[in-house]
Amino acid sequence: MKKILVFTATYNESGNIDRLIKNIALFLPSADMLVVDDNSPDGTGKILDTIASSMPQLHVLHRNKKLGLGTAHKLGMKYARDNDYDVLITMDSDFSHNPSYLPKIAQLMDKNDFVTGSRYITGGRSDYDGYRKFVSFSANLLARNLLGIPFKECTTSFRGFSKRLLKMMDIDSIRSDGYSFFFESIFLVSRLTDNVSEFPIYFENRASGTSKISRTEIAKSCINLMRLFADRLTSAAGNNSRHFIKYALIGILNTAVSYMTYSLFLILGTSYPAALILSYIVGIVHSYAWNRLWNFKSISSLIPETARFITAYVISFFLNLLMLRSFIEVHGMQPFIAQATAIIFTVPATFLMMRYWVFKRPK
Ligand SMILES: Nc1nc2c(ncn2[C@@H]2O[C@H](COP(=O)(O)OP(=O)(O)OP(=O)(O)O)[C@@H](O)[C@H]2O)c(=O)[nH]1
Ligand SMILES: [Mg+2]
Repeated sequence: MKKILVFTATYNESGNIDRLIKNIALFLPSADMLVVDDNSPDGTGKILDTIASSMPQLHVLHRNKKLGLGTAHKLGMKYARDNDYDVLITMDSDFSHNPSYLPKIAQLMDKNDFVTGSRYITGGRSDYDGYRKFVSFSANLLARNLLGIPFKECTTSFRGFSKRLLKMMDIDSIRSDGYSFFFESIFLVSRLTDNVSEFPIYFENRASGTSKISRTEIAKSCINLMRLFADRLTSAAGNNSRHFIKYALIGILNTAVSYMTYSLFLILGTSYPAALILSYIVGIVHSYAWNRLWNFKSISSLIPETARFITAYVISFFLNLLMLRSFIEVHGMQPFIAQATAIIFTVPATFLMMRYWVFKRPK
């Protein structure tokens, strides 16, 4: 049987915590639980200690002051990883995340590295309205689009993580200590695995107590979102320049290989046009193989990818021809200068087609 840990963080949840622990035990009787409490002034920590004294599967960690939801979740993730749990399920402790979904998450974790409850897919909904609905909706929209996260829901903590994923994640690399932890962590997850799933949830208003999310926290989350977006742009630029250098090197090698093939065919007595066509074909195959295997380390199926590659090549050939003609005939350039100028445009354009359309890279 799988070893499951259910994690939640508490700050002033005395009206919810007892019922929550009982519900978790009801819906997932074999699971262990971990609660991180930040010295809640309302005595949540003491309630937890009392329950834990007669419930060996409940573990409580006390921190001496409110240190933020993100750092509490990081502790939970490390605890699950270091104690060799097969699955970690995280949730809020105020009944916005209904414990009746727990068996469903446990079942989804049979096939996934990561799952998240979602208010924003078909079947999902939320009790939020007015300002809170607006904040939640905009946060998800921005996080999803600025960070390229392939989930409709990026900000809720009702999630499942596999042991494999927790081992792959550099948990300390997540810098957010507050609510932005949720989109920062899902951003990291989306770069590590495709084996993910979203399931619809009804996100209810908290059962008792008050919200802990402040305006300062929202402002900090916006700053963190911009920081992650900037990281994304710079790392994409870094990756792109690496791919571009390799692409250019392959291009130079390709010119040499095509020229040698062309000469070889001529030596073997092939006619000029046939030697030209054959060397062109050898060039295409050669360039495709290097780009697929060395540059982009692609994982796409061979046939559609080859079709895309040839299409990109043909587009680039005609683009080059069009520019050459217009530079020579309209602008009166010398043929050599015209070709050199055309290359300045066609090489980057072809590279972008290869990078974002032809080749699909593994995570
Ligand atoms: N340990 C710890 N738990 C926290 C902290 N901040 C929030 N929590 C807990 O994190 C969960 C989410 O916080 P909420 O206040 O419910 O945030 P929210 O769901 O955005 O707001 P509401 O919808 O109003 O409940 C709850 O279980 C809180 O008790 C913190 O600094 N430390
Ligand atoms: Mg809540």
